[in-house]
Amino acid sequence: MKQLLSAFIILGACVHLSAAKHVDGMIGLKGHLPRQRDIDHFMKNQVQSNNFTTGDALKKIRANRAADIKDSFLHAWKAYRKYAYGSDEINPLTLEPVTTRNGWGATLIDSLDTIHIMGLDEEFKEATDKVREINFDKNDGEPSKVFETNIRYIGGLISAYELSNDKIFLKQATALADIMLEAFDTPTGIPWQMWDVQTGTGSSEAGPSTLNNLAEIGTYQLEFFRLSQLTQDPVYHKAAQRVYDVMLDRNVPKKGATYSVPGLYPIFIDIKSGKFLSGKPNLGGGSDSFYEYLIKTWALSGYQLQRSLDMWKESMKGIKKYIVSKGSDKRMYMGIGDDEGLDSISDTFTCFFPGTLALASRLLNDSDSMDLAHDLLLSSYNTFARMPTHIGPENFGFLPDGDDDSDLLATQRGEIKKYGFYLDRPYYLMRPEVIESIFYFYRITGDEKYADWIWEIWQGIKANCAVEGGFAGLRDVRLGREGGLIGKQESFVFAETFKYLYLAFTEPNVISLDDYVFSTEGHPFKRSFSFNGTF
Ligand code: DMJ
Repeated sequence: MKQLLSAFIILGACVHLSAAKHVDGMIGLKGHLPRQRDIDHFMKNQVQSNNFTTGDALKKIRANRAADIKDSFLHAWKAYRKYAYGSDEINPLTLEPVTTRNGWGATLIDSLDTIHIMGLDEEFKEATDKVREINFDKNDGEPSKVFETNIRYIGGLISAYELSNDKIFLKQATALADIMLEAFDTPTGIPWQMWDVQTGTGSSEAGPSTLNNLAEIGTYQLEFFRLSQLTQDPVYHKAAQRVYDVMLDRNVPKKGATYSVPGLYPIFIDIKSGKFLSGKPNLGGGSDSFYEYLIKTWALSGYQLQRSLDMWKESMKGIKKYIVSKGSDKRMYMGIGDDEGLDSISDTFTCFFPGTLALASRLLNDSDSMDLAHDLLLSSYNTFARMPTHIGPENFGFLPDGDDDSDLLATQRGEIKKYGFYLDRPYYLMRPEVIESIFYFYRITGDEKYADWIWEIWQGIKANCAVEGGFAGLRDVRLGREGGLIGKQESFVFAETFKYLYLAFTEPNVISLDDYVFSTEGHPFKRSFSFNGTF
C-alpha cells in the first residue's frame, strides 16, 4: 500500500484543490483552506501561563516532590528491568513477564520518553540498545490491536526520537508504521481493529469481523501526521486522513438513525461499508481519543489542518448539548447521549476531556470553553478527592439534576448523597486521565492549587498501589489496598501516569504546551509552526 507521492505545495496562488484533498486532507469540512490571517491569529494564543508562583521555598517543595515521583518511577522500572525486560508488561504481583501487545516490549517503548524527561541517562542508553534489536516483522503469533500498536509503540518511538534525536527511533517507528499500513488496506481504508502480523490478516476483537470503533479508527492522525513530517513521506498522513474522508462521506446525520447529531458519532462502525452501526455517542472508552485528536492534530499541524478544527467545532456543539449534563450535586458531568436522551453513566476515560477542552480554549482564545472545562474538571477530580484513598473508580454514575432517583438502588442513592456520584465499577488500574486533566490546568493557569491536587492523588497511589513489582491496580477504591490488589500494570502507567505526575513538579518549561502536543498516550510531539502543507 505504501507509495511514494511527490510533495504538494498546498498554500499559495497555484493551489490544486482536488489533488490536495486526496493527498493531504487539507480541505476543510466546507471545502476551505485556512486563511493566513486566521493562522496568524491563532499563533498569538499562548497556551501556558506566564504566572507561575516563584520563590525558593516553593521551588524546594516542588523539587522534592518531583524527586519522590522519579524515585517511584525508577522503582517500577527496575522491577520491569529485572523480571520482564523486553516483554510487554510485568505482572507487578507475581513478577512474571506478560505478553499483551505483540511481544515487542510495550513497556520498554512506552517508557522511553518519560525516562528521557526524567534525565535517567543510563537507563535511556540501555533501553535504546534494546530497541535496536526489535524486529517488528515477527510477533508472539497473536493478533493485536492496531490502535494500541500505534499509540504505544509508534507514538513512543516518535517521541523518543523527538527528545533524543537518535535516528534509530525514527527508523523503528517507520519500520513498524509500514507494517501497520497493511491494516489500512481495506475496502474503505478504515483500519481493521486487530491485525495479525504473522499472517497479514485483520479481524475484530468481538462481534462481526469487520467491526471497529470510533477511537480505534480515529487515533492515528497525530502520530501519522508527525511521522509524515519527519520522514517527508505523506503516505502515513494520507492513510489517517482517509478515515475522516470515508466516515464523513458515507454518513449523514438523520433523525431516528444511529447517527443523528452532526459531530456526535456512534461508537461502532463497519470498516467494509464505512457506515456507523450503533453505540450512543460519549467521550469515554471506544470514543474518547477520536475527539481528542481533532483539536490536537490541528494544533500539531501549525493550524493548517482546517478540517480537523471544523470537525472539533461541530463535535463541541453536540457535546455541550447532549453529553454534558448537570448532576443532582450541581456538578457538570459527561454522560452518554444524543437527541434521543441521556444515559447518566460515565467513566474515568472521559476525564481526559477537561484538559483537552482547556487546551482548546487557549488555542482558540475561547473563555466560555475554559469555564466549562473547569466545571468538568471539578466533577472529574471529585471522583478521586471524595474517596478515602484519593483515587477514583473506573466507572461511575450520576443523577441528572431534577431527575427522580427511584430507578437507583438504595446504595447508589446513598453514594450520590455522600459523594455526588455512585460507583459503578469501583476498581482502579493506574489510569492517568484525571491527573492528565489537572496537569493541563496547572500549566494553563499557573495555579499551584492544581499541583497540590496532583500531589494528594499521588499520596493515595503511593500508599495503596506500590508493590515489589511496581504499581498494582485496586479492586475497590473505597477500600484501598485492604480491598485487594490487581496484578496488572499497563504500559501507560510509565508513559502517561508517571509522566503527568512528574511534569506537574518540574519547571513549567519542561515539555511546554506551547512547544509540544501530547498524544493520547502522553507522548509529546513537537508542534510545527512552520508547516506549510508540504511534506
Ligand atoms: C491510554 O492507553 C490512552 O490514553 C488511551 O487513549 C485510552 N486510555 C488509556 C489509559 O487509560
